[in-house]
Amino acid sequence: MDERSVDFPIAILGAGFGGIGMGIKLLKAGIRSFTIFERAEEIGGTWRDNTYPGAACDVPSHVYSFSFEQKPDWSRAFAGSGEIQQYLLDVVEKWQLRPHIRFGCEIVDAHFDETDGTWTLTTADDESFTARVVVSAVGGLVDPQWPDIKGLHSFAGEMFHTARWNHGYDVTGHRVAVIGTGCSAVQVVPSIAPQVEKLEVFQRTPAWVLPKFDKAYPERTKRAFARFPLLLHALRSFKYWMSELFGPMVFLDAPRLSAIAERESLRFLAQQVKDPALREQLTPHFQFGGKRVMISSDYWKTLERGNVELVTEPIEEIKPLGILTKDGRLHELDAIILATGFDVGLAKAPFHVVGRGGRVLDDVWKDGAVAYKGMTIAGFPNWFTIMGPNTGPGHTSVLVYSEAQMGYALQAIRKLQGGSWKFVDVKQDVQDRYNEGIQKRMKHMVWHTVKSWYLDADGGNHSLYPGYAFEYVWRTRKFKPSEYEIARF
Ligand code: N01
Repeated sequence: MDERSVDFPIAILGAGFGGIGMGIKLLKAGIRSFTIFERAEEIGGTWRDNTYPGAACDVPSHVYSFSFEQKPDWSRAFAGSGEIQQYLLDVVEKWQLRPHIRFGCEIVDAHFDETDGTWTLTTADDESFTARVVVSAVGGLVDPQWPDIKGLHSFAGEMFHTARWNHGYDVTGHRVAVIGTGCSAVQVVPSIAPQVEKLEVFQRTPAWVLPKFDKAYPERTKRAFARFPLLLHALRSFKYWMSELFGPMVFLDAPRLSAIAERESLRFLAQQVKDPALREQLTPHFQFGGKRVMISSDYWKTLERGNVELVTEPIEEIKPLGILTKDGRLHELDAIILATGFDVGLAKAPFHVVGRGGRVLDDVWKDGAVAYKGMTIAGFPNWFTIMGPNTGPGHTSVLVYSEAQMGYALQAIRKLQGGSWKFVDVKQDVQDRYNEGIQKRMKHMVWHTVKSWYLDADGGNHSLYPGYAFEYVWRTRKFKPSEYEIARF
């Protein structure tokens, strides 16, 4: 154990990919004085919670896993949620992280004390902890978004959200509705369609879909990956660089580039759906990449099944017996599945956070969340965020960004551990200049062209990174003390 770490408590918030990765980074650096606070009773975050039928990653598994914990035996190119959760459980086991985790412990308040450079964290049960450094890895897509539909709770049948699937309810032989046609819906719809008596899919906005080049890996390939790690790394690099290569098609506001992808998607639609009227209903009317592109080889064609109906008539109200659409039709149902996304937390304070001079994070961020490189916030010293403002990817694995953030936080922690530094606080002008640059670039991104969860209510984008992942990694490779105000003991 690093002796300097004994009096240097570090709090990591959340035991999903971000918190687990940060814990491993610290252990690898010989730092053991950290606690991971997790409000649930198990690790895994998104992959613990999203267990709906068909839940899987739409980013290749070899890229959607830690670069420092490669798994040679992914069963397929795009692993299901159960396998990803198992991967995380295995990693936690291997690194013996469990003793560091406090389960059922929800932090609801954090206060910074300038005199001794510590954060005081308070839990929902009113327990207090102090930490010299906080790494917030609470995730951005966690809490289900319940739609604001009149009469929602009057429904007499079964109703649940994709992110809180009710495994006690069997959809077999029932009349089921799915509200929403985002990434979660495109996975759940093909999975339950063969089981249910009737499936009605309520679409508000048709979205772009591309085929998923998924396949199971043969045993001999997995053995080869285990035996020759270089092969595994080569595959990972290939998949990662391919996502970067096609990135501009997904994130740039470049209509000619978008048109190439749109043509491909429309060609795919024509292959999948024979009925021209249905094709018309499914044809998107916004620029490719504006919303997250959906990856599925069976969603569109499922909508042509005899027992499936795409409903594009707007929802008027939910009644005890089903969904009433604006045309006056009552769709009688046994169950309603809400695939309506998340209350996005990428660009807001996770809870009541009070920094230097009593400033409250929610107030500081009232006009939009900003941070330096998405990680540090002026006035909130020794606080690092994994997946903070403007760090989400539209085109590749989120873990590429998170790992860069973990490395950056680790460098700062090492400096702070040195003994004489009380805290580091990013300089306001450094943070402002960085964010001016981000917002200037944002004008050239496609995301402003259509409403989506990427945008704040006022249309500002404080969630995604406007550029390549490799460039973000390059920009965050070094913690530079000159960019920070440094307080010493
Ligand atoms: O949610 P969404 P999601 N009435 O917000 C509709 C990640 N993810 O859970 O488009 C009717 O994308 C809404 O309609 P519209 C990924 O980052 C990753 O699917 O706003 N409809 C939309 O169709 C993704 O982007 C994986 O008009 C209503 C849908 O609900 C993010 O999670 C898998 C409505 C919500 O779509 C969120 O995806 C799954 C209403 N009142 C998810 N309110 C991976 O594989 C909302 N909608 C990694």
